[in-house]
Amino acid sequence: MRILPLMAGLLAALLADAALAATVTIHVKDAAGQPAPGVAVILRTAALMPVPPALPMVEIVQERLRFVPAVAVVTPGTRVRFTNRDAFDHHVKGSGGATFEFRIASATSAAPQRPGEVVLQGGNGPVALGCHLHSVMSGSVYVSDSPYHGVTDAQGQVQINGVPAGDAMVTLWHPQQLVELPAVAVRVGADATVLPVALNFVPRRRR
Ligand SMILES: [Cu+2]
Repeated sequence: MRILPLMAGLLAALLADAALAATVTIHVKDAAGQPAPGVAVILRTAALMPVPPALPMVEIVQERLRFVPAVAVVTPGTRVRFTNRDAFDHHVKGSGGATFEFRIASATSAAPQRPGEVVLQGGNGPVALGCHLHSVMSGSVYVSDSPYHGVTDAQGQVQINGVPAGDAMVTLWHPQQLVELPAVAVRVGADATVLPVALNFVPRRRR
């Protein structure tokens, strides 16, 4: 058996794939046609996807009774740090895809501040965040099994880089959705691909 030419062929195929890696820009609107910010966007390729590495630590701040950002996407194994910037204590409770909780002293506390940290393992899906002390506080961390992901900005857009050309499915997730949103098929070209998609509801504005 001639292994070497086979290896060379595989390598060439891999390099060709890498060369075809493209940028996909997704524009998300709500059911009323307005840009939808804070939507988690996960793109899965039909071809075998690499296992995504853990991200560098992601920080979620508790500020003015809000989690900032309200929606984050991480990959399994990513360490998430919660930091309290308010002048009063907060609490973090994670539920759904992961379960954890801790209290975080105020930023003005005399005691040295200890941020809460958790490493999110495991499968695909959202972890809901809340605070026992302030029921108005809510946030989400979506754990993505795909390396191709993002969160829409204030214009309802997100750009995902390094996506191999070929067929893919795009899944949207919004914390206020009541049912899973149907995935949207996209053919990723060698050049930039733009995909307009819409939520099937109108999210309430974040206070
Ligand atoms: Cu709180």
